[in-house]
Amino acid sequence: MPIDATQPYDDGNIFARILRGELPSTTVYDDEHALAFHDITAQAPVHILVIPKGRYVSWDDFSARATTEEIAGFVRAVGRVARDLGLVAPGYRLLANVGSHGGQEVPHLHVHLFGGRSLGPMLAR
Ligand code: DGP
Repeated sequence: MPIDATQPYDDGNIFARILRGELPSTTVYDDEHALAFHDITAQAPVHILVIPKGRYVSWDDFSARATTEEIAGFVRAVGRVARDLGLVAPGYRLLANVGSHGGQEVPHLHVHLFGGRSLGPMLAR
């Protein structure tokens, strides 16, 4: 069920629980600012979710409230994960769904990182 991106942060959301270690995830990267793990319903040969460590509902919330250090750390982590997975030369796709029209279902900012094959058109027509 898509969320309202203007809602307050919910500490019970799935990704908050993964960050607290209450739920398992297959971690591929972890640092001060970001955690990256495999999406449970992979839609490409490589489908990773990269999330900030802070309590941010969406890209909108993060871009408005996060510190410059958090933003830099998160953006660098996304790029680092793609490099570490060898995706730069063949190429990859980043996606951040925001709110209802974006199809966002988990109310903690996450960037989808897709790769491993040619990904075709950007949106289904
Ligand atoms: P979005 O629609 O952008 O909010 O995408 C949410 C993604 O989160 C979706 O691709 C499935 C993934 N997901 C949902 N629950 C879990 C979980 O418990 N573990 C992992 N690894 N991924 C999850």
